[in-house]
Amino acid sequence: MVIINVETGDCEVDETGLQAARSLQAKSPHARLFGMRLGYNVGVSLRRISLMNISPFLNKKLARRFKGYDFDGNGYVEKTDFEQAVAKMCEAFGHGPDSAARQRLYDFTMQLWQRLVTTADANADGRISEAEYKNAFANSMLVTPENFEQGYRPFCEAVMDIVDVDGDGRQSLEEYELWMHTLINVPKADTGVAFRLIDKDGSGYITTDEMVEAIREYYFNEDPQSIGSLLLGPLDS
Ligand SMILES: [Ca+2]
Ligand SMILES: [Ca+2]
Ligand SMILES: [Ca+2]
Repeated sequence: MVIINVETGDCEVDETGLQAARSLQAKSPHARLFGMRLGYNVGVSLRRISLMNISPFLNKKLARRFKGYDFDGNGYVEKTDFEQAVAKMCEAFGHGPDSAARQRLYDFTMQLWQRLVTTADANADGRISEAEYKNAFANSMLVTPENFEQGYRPFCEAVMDIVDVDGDGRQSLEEYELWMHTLINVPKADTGVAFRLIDKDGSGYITTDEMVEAIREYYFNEDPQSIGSLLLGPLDS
């Protein structure tokens, strides 16, 4: 179904139309909504239209994020990319398969994968292309300012549980470098500058709050001077 807000032209597509209607109504509670059952291709082209609303800056950030997800670098994000990334990171921090913290991170990561594959995999081939990822983001099907906190704070806490070896609730530069490199494939040389930007209070350590704020800025701050330009390494020009 495609659901259209007849006043604003805003539209969203999903299988039953329920989620799309709820999401449009959340944006404008008194919206007059119009629903249509559509062939799949129409749905896809509507998604393409809204992709044009992505700024060049956000487009670069999403491309960089996609690379971080694509652990084996084959151009598609698959379940195995997530499994391998979590295993690599956890092994680097000495968390074997029996670790409860590893299991928790794995569970969050699988939730993220499920969300990706159920919302973004437009051609239903079980893997996510870069275009599919960007389309889904552009359609607010993945992360939005409204659901950000709920989705990312538990994830950042699960990461912290593994990397914060001495349990003081903060990460050192070395810990940060190691997990960004193993989980998201960010070269160690690119992490130092980002670390200092994330460490807003200049304590020399990163807290979960600081990490959550940095990721929020990555997705939603359009200022080229913001952390988004550096968090995952320099953006391709
Ligand atoms: Ca891959
Ligand atoms: Ca796909
Ligand atoms: Ca700090």
